[in-house]
Amino acid sequence: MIKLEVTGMTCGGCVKAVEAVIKSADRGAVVVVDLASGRVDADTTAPAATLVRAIEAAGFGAKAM
Ligand SMILES: [Cu+2]
Repeated sequence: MIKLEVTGMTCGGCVKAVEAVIKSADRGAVVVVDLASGRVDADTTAPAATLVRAIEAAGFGAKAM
């Protein structure tokens, strides 16, 4: 389980975008995004650093918790 703190999400569209980014790194990822807190839990085999880079490339801030 990878836990990330993502900034810059403002709506359900952002949540879907972050989910899509993570699933593009790992099709089998199970992703739970909490919009209010910016907390993202991802059950995935992808490395945290890969997810952080991909989320940042999509225009959000991200760091591993
Ligand atoms: Cu949005």
